[in-house]
Amino acid sequence: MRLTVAQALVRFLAVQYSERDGVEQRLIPGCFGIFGHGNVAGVAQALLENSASRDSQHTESGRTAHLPYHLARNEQGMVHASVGYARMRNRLQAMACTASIGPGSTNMVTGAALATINRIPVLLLPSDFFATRVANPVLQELEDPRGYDVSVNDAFRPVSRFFDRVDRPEQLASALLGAMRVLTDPAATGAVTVSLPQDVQAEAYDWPEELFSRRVWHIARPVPEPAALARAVEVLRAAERPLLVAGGGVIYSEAGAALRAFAEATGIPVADTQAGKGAIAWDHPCAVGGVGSTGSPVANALARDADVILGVGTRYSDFTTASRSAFQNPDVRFVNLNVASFDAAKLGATMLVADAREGLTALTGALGGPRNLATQTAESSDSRESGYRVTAEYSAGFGAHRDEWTKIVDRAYHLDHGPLPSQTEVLGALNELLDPRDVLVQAAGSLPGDLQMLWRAADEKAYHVEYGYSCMGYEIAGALGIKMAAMANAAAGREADREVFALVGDGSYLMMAQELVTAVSEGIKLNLVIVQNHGFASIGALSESVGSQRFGTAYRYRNADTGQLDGGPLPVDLAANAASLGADVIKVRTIAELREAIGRSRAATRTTAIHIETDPLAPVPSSESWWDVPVAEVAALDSTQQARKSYETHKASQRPLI
Ligand SMILES: Cc1ncc(C[n+]2csc(CCOP(=O)(O)OP(=O)(O)O)c2C)c(N)n1
Ligand SMILES: [Mg+2]
Repeated sequence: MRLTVAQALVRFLAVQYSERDGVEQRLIPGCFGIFGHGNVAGVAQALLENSASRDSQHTESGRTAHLPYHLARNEQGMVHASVGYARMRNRLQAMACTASIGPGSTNMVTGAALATINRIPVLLLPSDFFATRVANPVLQELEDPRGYDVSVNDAFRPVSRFFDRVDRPEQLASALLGAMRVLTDPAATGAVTVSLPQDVQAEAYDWPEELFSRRVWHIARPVPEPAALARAVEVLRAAERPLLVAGGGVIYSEAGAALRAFAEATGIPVADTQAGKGAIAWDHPCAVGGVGSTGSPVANALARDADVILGVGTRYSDFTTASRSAFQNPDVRFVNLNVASFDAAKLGATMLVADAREGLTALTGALGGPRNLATQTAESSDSRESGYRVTAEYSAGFGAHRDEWTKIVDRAYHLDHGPLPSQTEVLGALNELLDPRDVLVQAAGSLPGDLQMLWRAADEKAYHVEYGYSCMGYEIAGALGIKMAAMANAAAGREADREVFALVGDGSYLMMAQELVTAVSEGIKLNLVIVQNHGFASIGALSESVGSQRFGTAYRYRNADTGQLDGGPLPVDLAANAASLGADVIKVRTIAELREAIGRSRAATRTTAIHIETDPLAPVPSSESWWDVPVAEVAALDSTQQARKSYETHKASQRPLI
């Protein structure tokens, strides 16, 4: 079949499927893009032909499969949207992203890092300079005097889990097969990049028909090796004060029911990470809230004394381990259940390399059974008697602590702070008024910490905080992809549609609000809550904690007297900005008005933005934890010297080897 490389690429992508648990779906459900020279005559031409022919042309296997195209507004934004989509689909599907040569392509590098860090599949198709190099340097080409094959797209290599450049048509098939392999490998997945020189995209070649036959990629659920399971069980059986840490892997594996069954069978308390929140409902008797720097004091107290930590689907970021100060029991041991051996090996753990659902089910079975099969007689082998369970005293201890914490969260939700409301009250209003299935989206600023500590999540897909890369600007773009996935789920009858609420700080909004326009143009309804506090509440508080007095963290005019950015407030109107981009806007001043606006926004059919101003200095409960941010060892400022003393005290509690 004679086609250009780009036409072959599109035809191939449209017939790839993924399968897990017997359910098949398109692996690449669509393509985001922004055209320029580099892809306008290649991938764009192929997408045009694909869309024009979708109802008329037939291939041997039936109708030409359609690859829907979505015009984004910023290339970083379209990668965020793709990540939102794939995360919402539990990594069963990945969007493709096509970008023009040079800045269009390198704009995707940040998104690639975000995808790879969060272990979320996305297919990136940056454009590259001519493989023939005859016209070089082309517009937007970086020349490297050390070697003429170096391109800006090489910047994707360290942030991609797979990178290939198709310099010849003959290389396309193996590049694409490699790309699909990595996208669908739960242990290896992340950003997958296939760099496409612009001349090669337009070059014709005679392709074998079988390249375009329907192909199913089976997403594995590796089961634990019996010997590894026995080792894990031995450690867990000896545990007197165990704590389970549930990470994003639990959700991607759809292991929520297996997690609850494990917790109910063993009584082991379950703490969660940012990516794992929602894996267990906040009011489950075993749920103890977030663990780590921004976790709940309940989980953090358990972590402090635990003798065994069972990490499931977690990569143990510094926020989760409180920069390795969370686990203070001198004899603490780790058992890590993870599909990736890379993560399973962390903290010197007993490794249980397996799919989270399969691993948890196996652990529940093994711990529920008799302690030692060899010494059991038929009469004494009642598994309920000999199964592992934490003591009633242990359960009662964290249960009581949890009840106290629930009251503290209730108070934070209803602080009645003035004159401007507090952010915790905004969270309270949202938590109380959103449907438990509505998706809350956040990524950076003071909100992720407040959310991990205070948000009550009751559904596995309702809490979507991107905290692997914590990238300002993810919220609106990510929400776009999340809503697209929710709509696709509803259209396919997988589940009912969900409302999506992006909670956006003013800093984050100013970095990347443009995908609002994409949502408006596509008729995709988003809800936004813009939290205006005139700068960085997060970094302001952090700056103060390191003795730097919030230097450079407020959005203010430059003050002619001080020479600093500490003049009057700026005339920025983000509500007007959102309206100018096509959203309906509701400006509120009080929590009562906010509550009313949330109802209106939920009920609306158009993208709606609620704008509220909050007090960046309002109090937030303490996680009773720590995060390692080095403080200047020598300083003229007294505030810095004091902060250094406190830093050194905390630093002494760090256990770098576990
Ligand atoms: C792209 C990017 N740049 C810088 C940072 C560092 N950073 C983290 S939070 C933050 C401020 C966020 O401000 P805003 O969105 O207004 O949230 P607030 O802190 O006020 O809650 C900055 C600059 C980041 N996380 N991402
Ligand atoms: Mg702010």
